[in-house]
Amino acid sequence: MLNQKVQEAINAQIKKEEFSSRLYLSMAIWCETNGYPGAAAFLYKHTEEERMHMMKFVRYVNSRGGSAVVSDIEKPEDKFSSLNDIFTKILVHEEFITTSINNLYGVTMDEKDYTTGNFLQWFITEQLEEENLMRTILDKISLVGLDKAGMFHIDKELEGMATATKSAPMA
Ligand code: OFO
Repeated sequence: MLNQKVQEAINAQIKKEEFSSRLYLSMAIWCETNGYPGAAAFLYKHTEEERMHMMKFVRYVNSRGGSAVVSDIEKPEDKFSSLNDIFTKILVHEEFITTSINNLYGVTMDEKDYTTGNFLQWFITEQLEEENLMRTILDKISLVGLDKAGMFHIDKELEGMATATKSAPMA
């Protein structure tokens, strides 16, 4: 049976993963309606990845004899000013998620639930990859500044990343 404190902490994380999915959906919609189809494709894909993270937690809780919870979710913001604005916010959000996963790992260690701690390793690695990826994209966006041709190129690169099997860091 899953430890009660661990179950509560994972259920809180499930809510955050669902929020991430909805935040990236909101950002994808902005990109698609503001001339960035590549960034939209990238973010639509990321929306699905976040939902997959949520489902991974849901299935884990249930498989350990616990019960996953679907929570109320606040509406994500939908007003953005640029791609730079969006990827800056994504990076801040992913850093927040990394802290949250680390805290969750801390709960499993406090409760001596090493099985869940082991399960969380995948998420710890995933956060590292996601933060690196978003930081690389943001660096590129900052580099081109307001240059339209540069921004068009970045949008194309994001489109390529969306069609790749797994989001890989930009060269
Ligand atoms: Fe973006 O990794 Fe889950 O939240």
